[in-house]
Amino acid sequence: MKTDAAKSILRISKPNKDEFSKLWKQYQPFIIEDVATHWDACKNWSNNYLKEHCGDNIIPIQGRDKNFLDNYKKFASSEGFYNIKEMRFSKYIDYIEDKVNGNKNNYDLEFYLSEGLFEERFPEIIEDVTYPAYINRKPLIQFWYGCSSKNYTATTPLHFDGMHNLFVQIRGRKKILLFPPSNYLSFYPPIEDSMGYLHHSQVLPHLLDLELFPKFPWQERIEIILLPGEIIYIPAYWWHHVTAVDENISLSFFYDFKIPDLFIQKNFLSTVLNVTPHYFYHAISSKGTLLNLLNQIKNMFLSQSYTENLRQRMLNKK
Ligand SMILES: O=C(O)CCC(=O)C(=O)O
Repeated sequence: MKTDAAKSILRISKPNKDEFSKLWKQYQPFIIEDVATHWDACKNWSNNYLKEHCGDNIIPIQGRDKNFLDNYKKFASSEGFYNIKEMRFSKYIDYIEDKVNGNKNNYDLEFYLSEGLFEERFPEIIEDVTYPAYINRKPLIQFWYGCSSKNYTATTPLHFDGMHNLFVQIRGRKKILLFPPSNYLSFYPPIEDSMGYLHHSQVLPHLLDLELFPKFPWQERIEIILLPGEIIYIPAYWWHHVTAVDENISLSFFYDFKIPDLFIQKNFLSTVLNVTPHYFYHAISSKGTLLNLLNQIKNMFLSQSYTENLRQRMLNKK
């Protein structure tokens, strides 16, 4: 099987709303250049600036076992692979700087700021960001800040989100592997695990393993390096795996999808129809999660906002 050639991705410079909308309907990822490049965030967010403006803020940090990457199954399983700690932002920046400079620290965990709600946790620097005006809905904005993956923390395992995502690279580079949402089960979600995260895959997509994962669509891989100032549109239900190449900061703008999107975006409806029965099956066969499923359906289809729900969950998570 030929797996070395990754597929390519469309790049577009400063699209207007109509141009964006045309591409969006294709239900394919694409990169937007020359928009975020002009944000103050891209120009100003040095560690000193961040410390000065919001260093005292308390932020939630993922604490990860030092060898969490060795056990691929943990990513998707109910065991989870991290717990949340609260920390002063300036202390976290010191942690990052120590990692970058190769200094030892006294922590027995690795950290990744991946649960940071931007507007709620960093109100002092909101003005440095010009919200993209392409999708006319209120976004949930997630702030990601971590080391390069050679320092072992900033990797996000293969998963999809049930939301549109405009993912903006502010500082450093990120490597993103994308897979179109074909047959759900060929992504090996933890369907047998009653508490497993069904939008996660058990596959490490950068390590070809045909024996364990013969049905995985290895050859469908799109691989990109996202540079500072670039935005990638990741459609809802597209699988993605993200690794930090350098110490880096990114923002995800997540938007709810609405029922009409299912009919406007090519193949979106068939994707959701392919996934949903497995969620049903999982809920029915695993005690205790039916209520979660009903909540999920309510959020997805009965107009209550999925992003609002996620916002509340992230705010309550400790
Ligand atoms: O930057 C990351 O580590 C992960 C980003 C991601 O998965 C997302 O925005 O959905």
